[in-house]
Amino acid sequence: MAEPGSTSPRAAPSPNHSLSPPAPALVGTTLEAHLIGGMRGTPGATGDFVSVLNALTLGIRIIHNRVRAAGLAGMLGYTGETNVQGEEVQKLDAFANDVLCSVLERSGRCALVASEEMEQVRVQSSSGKYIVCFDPLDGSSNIDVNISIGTIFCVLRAQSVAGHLTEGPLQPGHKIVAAGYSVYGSATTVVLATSFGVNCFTLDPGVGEFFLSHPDIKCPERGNTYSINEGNHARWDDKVRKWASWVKEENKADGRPFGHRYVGSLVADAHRTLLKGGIFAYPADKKSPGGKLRLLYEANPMAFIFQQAGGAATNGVDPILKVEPKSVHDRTPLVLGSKHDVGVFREFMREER
Ligand code: FBP
Repeated sequence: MAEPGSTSPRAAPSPNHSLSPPAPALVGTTLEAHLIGGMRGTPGATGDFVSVLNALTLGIRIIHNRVRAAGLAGMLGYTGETNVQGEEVQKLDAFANDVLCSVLERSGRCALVASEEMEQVRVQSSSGKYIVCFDPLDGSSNIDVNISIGTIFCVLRAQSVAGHLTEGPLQPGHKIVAAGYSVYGSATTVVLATSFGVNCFTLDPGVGEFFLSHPDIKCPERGNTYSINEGNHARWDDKVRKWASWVKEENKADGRPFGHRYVGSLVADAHRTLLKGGIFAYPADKKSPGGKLRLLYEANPMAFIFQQAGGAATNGVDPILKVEPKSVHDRTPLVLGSKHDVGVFREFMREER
């Protein structure tokens, strides 16, 4: 086969050479190779960023292993403690939190970490250039019933002057440098968003490696499913109720009624919405007037991922990534999904519909 641009005429394919598609690569692209590839393209990259993401995915593999056999390893049920959210701590929550803290500590690249399971942030390396905020195990209500759960994280830069941290975890989401989540479901997957885009990697348990399975994910402009806990209907305000009725009305022209899908694990409901389009909503209500989900380690990472994939995320009034955090465990209303569908939700909140 002639090299592109050379002068020799290109040999015509002989009749018995079928132009069959090239055989699939024997070895897929591992998550680490993908990260290193991205780093090569970044001037001044030191490898610290890749080390942090490698540490996180190692932690996810360890959690995957324990989740898969939780029922056999006595890892179901509660520790007897209550966390800063006022929730009973599940054994797997505590395990996942300890694993992520120790793999990040060992990386030596984090100034501090913030977690749903820890009241205070945990200071790590004084020379650490990054801050990681995480929900070690999302979807707690589904842990004991073998329904998909996951880990959510985002990475921020730790700004410091003369060794003193000048900017900690209370940074608005638009300052995120990477975010992702894993789903421990029928397969274990990791969705990772950086400034290079959004990619999904699937764990090959036999090899113990994450391989690129869904490159360059784009959230469809609009979808035909909505995801909300309808059980909260009586607690919603009139605007949310009006929107929830609208999605259920018959209108073939704009694909209504939408189908209702709700797993009750943010990672699972968001993953479906990212790949298939549509909308996920956990609005404020009478029980959670400030919203239920947490800004730093649930809403912000998801909002960054959807924004990088061409979707949208709002608290009903402002884009999530513009919200200035006031405390590590701030809560927020969260609506995310296809740009068009989130736009329609916003119109109902502005009573333009
Ligand atoms: P945690 O499990 O990490 O506390 O997350 C909260 C969460 O379980 C989300 O995953 C999910 O979207 C939501 O709460 C479900 O809430 P509800 O049971 O009120 O519908």
